[in-house]
Amino acid sequence: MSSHISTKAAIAGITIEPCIFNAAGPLCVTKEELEAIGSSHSGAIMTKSCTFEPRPGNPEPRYYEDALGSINSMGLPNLGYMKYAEFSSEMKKYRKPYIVSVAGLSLQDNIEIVKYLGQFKDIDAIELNLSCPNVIGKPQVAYDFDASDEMLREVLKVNKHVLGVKLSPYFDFAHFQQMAGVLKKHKLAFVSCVNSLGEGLFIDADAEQVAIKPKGGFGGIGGDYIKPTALANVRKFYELLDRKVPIVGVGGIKSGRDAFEFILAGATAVQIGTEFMRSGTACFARVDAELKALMKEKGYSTLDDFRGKLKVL
Ligand code: RRO
Repeated sequence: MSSHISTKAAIAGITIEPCIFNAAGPLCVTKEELEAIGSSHSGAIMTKSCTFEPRPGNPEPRYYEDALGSINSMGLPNLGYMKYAEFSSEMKKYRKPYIVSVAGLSLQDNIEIVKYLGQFKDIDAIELNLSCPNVIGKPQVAYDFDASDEMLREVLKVNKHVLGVKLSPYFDFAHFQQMAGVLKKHKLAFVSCVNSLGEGLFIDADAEQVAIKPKGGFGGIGGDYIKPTALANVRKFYELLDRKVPIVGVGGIKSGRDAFEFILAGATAVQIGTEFMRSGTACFARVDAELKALMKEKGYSTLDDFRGKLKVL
């Protein structure tokens, strides 16, 4: 069989091929790390969330993984937004979208950062991160619906790029509704669901201690632990946003079968976090090959053949 199977996706006119790329966070802080993603099979290059000032992040150890997933309290280590703008021209050679994740520590910071990034034509998109669980003393914006509304309103006023938002996981239908109501008020190019699930705690029974140092061991949970939550968030926002806003699925994807489930739930593209941290850039080609093999088995040749077509009982 030589039928062509495509895992190409498009968001606001930007081609993402394959539809699988790195989640903001792991291994995307330095230029070298971003170049490694550029040289890999990843469908896009996503940066670590950036802030106004460069940050060293929280004290180490700040990342830990077990067989089922990860906990982190990185605390936004990044080079500062200007560096990620500066890298954009060099990222062009990889011929894939370069997406800057923005997580300013205040409304004013986000306005300044997004305004500045607007001058850089080689930035293809911005993912505005409203869901960092690890800045000590700062609650997640995405759990405050009024603050999220104001943030989007003010940031979009100065934005010149394709801009999407990265959400926290929600756990209640009322909260899905409330956030969808906020999102519908603004023109967003995409919605990424979900950030890590905070505030979790890993405990080592042998040592009788926590796994990471910051915040007494509390941090954001990723990997297998959160896949059902991520799938639920993708599905709900896909439905509540009337299947019109592209959803980027993220949370526990480590195989082509996982990616298939997210697309079936309604995702346009998917990101890999914990598994990328675990296995490095090789995961992008593997997950894409597995997804294509599964599509072939099922007789699908494009993502449109099954996106969102989840059956209910
Ligand atoms: O850097 C972090 O601690 C971090 C961020 Br900004 C985020 O959005 N999600 C996460 O799990 N960790």
